[in-house]
Amino acid sequence: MPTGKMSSTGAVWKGIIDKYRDLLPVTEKTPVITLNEGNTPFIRSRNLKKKIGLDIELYFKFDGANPTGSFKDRGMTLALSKAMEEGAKAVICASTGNTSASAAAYAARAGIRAIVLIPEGKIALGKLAQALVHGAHVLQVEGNFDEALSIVKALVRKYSITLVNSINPYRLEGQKSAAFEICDQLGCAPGYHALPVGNAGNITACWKGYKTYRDNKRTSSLPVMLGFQAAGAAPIVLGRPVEKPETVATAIRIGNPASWKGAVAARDESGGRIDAVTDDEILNAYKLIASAEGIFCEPASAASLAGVIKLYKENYFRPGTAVVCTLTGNGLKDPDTVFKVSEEPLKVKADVSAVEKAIEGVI
Ligand code: AN7
Repeated sequence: MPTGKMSSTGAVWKGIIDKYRDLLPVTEKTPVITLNEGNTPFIRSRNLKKKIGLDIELYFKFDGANPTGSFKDRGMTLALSKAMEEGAKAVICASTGNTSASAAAYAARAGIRAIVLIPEGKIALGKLAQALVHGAHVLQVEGNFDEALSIVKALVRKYSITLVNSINPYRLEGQKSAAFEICDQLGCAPGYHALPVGNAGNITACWKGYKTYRDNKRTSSLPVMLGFQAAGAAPIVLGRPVEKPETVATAIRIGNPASWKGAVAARDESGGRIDAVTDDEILNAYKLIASAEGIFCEPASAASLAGVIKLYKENYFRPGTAVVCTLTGNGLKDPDTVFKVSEEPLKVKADVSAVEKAIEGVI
C-alpha cells in the first residue's frame, strides 16, 4: 500500500547540495534552491574506435542532461541558495546563453528576479527562449560577452543585486560536483579530463573538485586537465585577450576569460594543456558524437572531443588510461547549427511507392 510518504533512506536524487553537502559551503540555515541538478549520465564511448580509430578508454560526462540543459545548474543551485540565505532580491549576469538560462530558471525557483545581459544576435535561440520563459528581464547588449560582463561588474558595485557569473565563488564551488560525480561514476579519478574553455570557470572548478576529493581521501590520484578553446576565441592559448572573438561555438565566444588564472593553474599543476581547435574540428566532433554515439550536445561542448582527437593524433595519451570529455550543454538549445552540418530531409509524395523509392539503398 502506498503510504504517500517518501522513504528517507531511499536513493532519491535531490541535487548536488544534498548529495555533496559535507564538501560545500552550506549550513542548515541555507535554503536549498534546487531543480535536482547533477547525477548526469556518464557514458562510455562505444563506436568511435571503429568509426575513426580513436583507440582510447573514452567517456562522456553528459552535463547537457541537467535541468536547464547545461553544467551551469551545478553552480547556480549554490549561487541562488547562498543569495537567498543572504537576503538577495534579484540576481544579475552576463551570458553567452547558458548562464542566463540557468540563472533565470533558478531565480524563478527562488521567487526572485533575474536580470540577464546577452550579446545581441549571438546566442542560440533555445537559450534566449529559456531566459524569456522563466521570466528574466532580458537585455540584448549591442556588444560581445566581455563587454556585457564589464557592465554587470560596474552595476553590482553600485546596486545591491547579486552577481551570478562565475566570479561569484559559490558558482565554482557547485561546479566542483562534476568532478566528484566523475570520480564516483568511474570508481576513481580519470587519467585525463577534457573540457571546452570559455570563461574558464568550469576547468578551474573541476580541478579544484578533483583536489578536494583527493584531499578527503575519496580518490588517490588527480587527472591531467585538458582545456580547449575555439581557435577564433583562444586568449589563453595566445597569452593575450582577444578583442573580437569569433566562433561557431557561441557559448565559448569569449575573449577575456574571468577565470583565466584558474585555468592556467589547472593546466600547470596537473601537467596538462590548453589548446585551440578550429570551428571545422568542433563541428566535425559535434556531428560525430551525435551520429556515432547517440549523444546530442551543443557545438561548444564538442570542443572537448575535438581536442582529444587532435591530441590523439599526436600520440599524446598514455594507453589504458581513462579519458573523460565533459559535454557541457544540450544540443537542443541550438538546432540552427544542425542545419549547417546536415542535409535537408527529402520531400516525398504521400504514397507507399514514392517512399519505397526514396528509401532504396537505405534498407
Ligand atoms: C555549453 O553561459 O560563459 O569555461 O555565459 O555554455 O566555464 O566559461 C558559457 C560557457 C562551455 C565554457 N560549454 O565554460 C555563459 C558561458 C558551454 C557553455 C562553456 C560554456 P567556462
